[in-house]
Amino acid sequence: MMKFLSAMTGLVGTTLVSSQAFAKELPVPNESWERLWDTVMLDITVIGVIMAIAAVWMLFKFRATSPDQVGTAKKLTTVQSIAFALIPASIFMADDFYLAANGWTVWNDYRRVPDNAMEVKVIGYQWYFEYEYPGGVLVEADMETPVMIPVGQPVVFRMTSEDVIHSFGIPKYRVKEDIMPGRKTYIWVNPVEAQTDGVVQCAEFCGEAHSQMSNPIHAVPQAEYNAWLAKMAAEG
Ligand SMILES: [Cu+2]
Repeated sequence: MMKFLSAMTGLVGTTLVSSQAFAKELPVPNESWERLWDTVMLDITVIGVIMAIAAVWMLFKFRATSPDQVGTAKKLTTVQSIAFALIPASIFMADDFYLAANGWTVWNDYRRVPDNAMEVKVIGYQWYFEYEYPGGVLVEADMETPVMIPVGQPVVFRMTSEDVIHSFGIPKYRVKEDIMPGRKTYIWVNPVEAQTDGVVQCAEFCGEAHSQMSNPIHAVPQAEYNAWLAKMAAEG
């Protein structure tokens, strides 16, 4: 039991140390969410397979061998009874706390905007998003008009709504946050790679054209971003 406890303490300790080391470099929340998801999937698969094997083994081992056979329960000592309840519960709880600790780390990263983040204001309207880029450049996006963000530059979206509740979701970056009239909310992304298949989608039913309240979001090299922003400024 002591060995088990010290192993569990070590596990939690390792998690804390690695999350501290992690905090030194700029987090990439979408990658962390994916890792967390993979870990949850792995854990529940391992637990599920162990439980299934145990269930099948017990079904076979304790099956009735004649139609009128009556089973008898094995008498357990107090220590055996307590161990039978506590050991599996401890293992499950240790895994739950391990996953929760990882989840909190990702959540903290997701909520803590890096100091060097570029700010883009977002205003939700029925049924489109308007973006205000640095320098006051306004971009009215629609399903055919992508907005750009530069690769390697964290971007924070500061958001509000002029009419009803919307939600700003970018599945590519695993982020989503409500946009509400009279309130300011935020999310941030860390586009470490160029991509042209990202989409912003309103994720809160906001009226008739809610499903079309969407626009592409591309992460492009800095030079391409600068050229796009200059073009938007000239058009605006
Ligand atoms: Cu909406």
